[in-house]
Amino acid sequence: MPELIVVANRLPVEPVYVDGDPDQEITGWRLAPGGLVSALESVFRTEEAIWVGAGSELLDVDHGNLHLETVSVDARDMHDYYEGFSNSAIWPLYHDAVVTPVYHRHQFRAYERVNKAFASRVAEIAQPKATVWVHDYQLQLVPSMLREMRPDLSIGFFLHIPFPPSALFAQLPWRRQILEGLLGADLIGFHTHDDARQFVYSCERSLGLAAYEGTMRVNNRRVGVGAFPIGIDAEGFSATAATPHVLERARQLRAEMGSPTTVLLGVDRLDYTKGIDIRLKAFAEVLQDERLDAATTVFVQVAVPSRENISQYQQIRDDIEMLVGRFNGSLATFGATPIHYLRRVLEREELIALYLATDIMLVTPLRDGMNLVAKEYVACRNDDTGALVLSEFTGAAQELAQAWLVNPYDTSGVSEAIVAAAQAPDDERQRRMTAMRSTVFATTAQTWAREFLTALRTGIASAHASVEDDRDQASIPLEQLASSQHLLVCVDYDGTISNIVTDPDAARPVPEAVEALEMLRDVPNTSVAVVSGRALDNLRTVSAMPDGIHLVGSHGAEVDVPLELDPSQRRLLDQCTAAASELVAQVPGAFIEAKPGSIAIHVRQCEPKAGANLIRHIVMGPGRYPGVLGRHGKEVIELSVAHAQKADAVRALRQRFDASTVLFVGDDLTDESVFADLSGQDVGIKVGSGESAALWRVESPQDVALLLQRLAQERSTFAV
Ligand code: GDG
Repeated sequence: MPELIVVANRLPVEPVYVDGDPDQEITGWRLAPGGLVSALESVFRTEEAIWVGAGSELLDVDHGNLHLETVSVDARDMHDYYEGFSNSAIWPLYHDAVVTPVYHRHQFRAYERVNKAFASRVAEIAQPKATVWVHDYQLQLVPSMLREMRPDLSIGFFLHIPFPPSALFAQLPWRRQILEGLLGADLIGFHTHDDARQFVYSCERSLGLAAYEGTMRVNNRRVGVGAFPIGIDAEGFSATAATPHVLERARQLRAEMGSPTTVLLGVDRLDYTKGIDIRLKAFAEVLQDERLDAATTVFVQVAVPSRENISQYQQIRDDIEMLVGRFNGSLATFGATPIHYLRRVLEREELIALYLATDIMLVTPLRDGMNLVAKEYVACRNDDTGALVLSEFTGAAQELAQAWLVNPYDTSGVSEAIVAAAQAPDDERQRRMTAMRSTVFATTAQTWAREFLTALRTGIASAHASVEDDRDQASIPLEQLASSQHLLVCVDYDGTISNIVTDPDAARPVPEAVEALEMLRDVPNTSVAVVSGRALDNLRTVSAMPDGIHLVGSHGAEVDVPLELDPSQRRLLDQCTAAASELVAQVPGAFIEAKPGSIAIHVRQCEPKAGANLIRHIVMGPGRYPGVLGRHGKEVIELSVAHAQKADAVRALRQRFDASTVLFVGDDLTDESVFADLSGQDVGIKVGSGESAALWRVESPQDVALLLQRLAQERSTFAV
């Protein structure tokens, strides 16, 4: 295994004080097992690693196989790089500019110098062909600087904060340098697909690069771009939460608060992105309107001091403290203060006890890459109690869909969610918590680190392979699929396992593909489905799939059983059909295909200009009827009144089979909803050319058949 080097602005250490008292002198440093360390701990157990971070002295702190190396940075540069460019320009810009970013040239120059110092240090110490994993927004130039110095290294980059929409990113005066800096990596990871996509759009917009299969092509290299949502050490949190003294401390905390009926909690760095002010206002509103009782409800806000030298941070602290004072002033009674505000860092066990003492956790950032606090709270609730109110604008919201999701800009919405969470029946809270816990335990800090490093090392986009052939099937992680716990294999039909032919009713599947799907069907813990835009009945007839292979028709509206429209949908569909028939009658070659929940208007046999024109008229005519969804495909437009997407069906199948991993293969625009929905160990493969959110690509249905055969063989071997 090549050597691993982790590069981050900070070293994972904390000071040791005389008598453990933070007001006393620092006597040394010890390893602080925070998020990243626990993520990488399983990696460190089996391989040597070096962690490079800023620091002036050589810290003699080793942790098993982990060694520390420092990069020394001049104090002035440190200020301009850290408080300056990193936290006054990039941080606000990447968080949707919720405060105005400040751009100073001298600060960017310091950022360049510090990034250069980091790259040089790594270049100096890295063994040949080492794996280097660079972290976060302070070090975005390191990948390209390092590649120039050491082209032999395999370089990964992970961004812990969101990536902004391309129109916003475009305001950055050094947008080009930042993008080119990142593209020095072989693999760039983000928390969510949205972030990854925004990055790709920015590369298209600012560098004129064509995005290809979720992979950018840069100077004859391939750079993988993907979503790797970070998790936490769920077992660790859960185990601490189960210890008797932590449970006892939780009881004690509630008693110290005056044994309230309802306890709410917020835990954040004191940062303007975290929406602490919003939740204070929403909470106060709930008490003022007497929807919850001020005498028996307590809200605890832990605010960890952060970046206190930056004016916007001083401002948000003042704002929050003013609100706490104002609300407590008007709502408190003797012996009952509704808001408990703690501006300090708590010991880890105290924090966990607080999670346990809490009925409703409030996580309301205006924008957040992931938000680990939400996941920690869930991991600690071993008895499946408790409720989470979670901002839609966190990465965590994409995974924890069973939380009470809120728009943090809507104070009334947040208040309503607080009341709904407080008044929800126990079994509802439990149902939601159980589902969230299974997510938090399934994708942990450890799986995150392993997935990223595997993707980097197996060379989805290896620096060393200059790619002559874009249809590089070798990199598809077949072994990972073959060894997954429960595999769901979903393939589109037309153009994926059958060749496109002029008469849709003549489209037959490639026999080898059918054999492979049959073989996969027979492997334990493997489910197989054909997911098509065709009507279910028609798909069944045309594909003649063997029993046991699930069939999904009408783009996901028919999962194994035919769709039934309600009377109003039926009427709407009839209206669409009547209007479309009139238009189609005027264009030779055009025809309408009727499906249970939609009609498809095909123009592939028309003269191209007339076909395009017809589609425009359809879009502007029946396509605009309220309740109708228009969906473009290859030389076809479909108007549907039953709005399922293929992604919905795949999600439903994943849930039904409790699948741990999904393989989805498709060729059409309508398959993109599924590609965009994949995450973790899932694999999306696009057939043929054209932009796609899929990370892999093959050329033809024959390639798909070959691939399925290889997968079937490998998975049968694993199952033995
Ligand atoms: C960045 C991104 C992304 C908080 N108070 C105390 C305490 N904490 C710990 C929590 C949690 C961590 O700090 C905060 O993590 P978050 O994820 O919530 O937020 P950021 O610091 O902004 O982290 C974020 C993350 O990177 C990882 O990629 O999720 O989106 O902004 O672990 O427990 N810990 C202790 N006492 C406290 O008082 N011991």
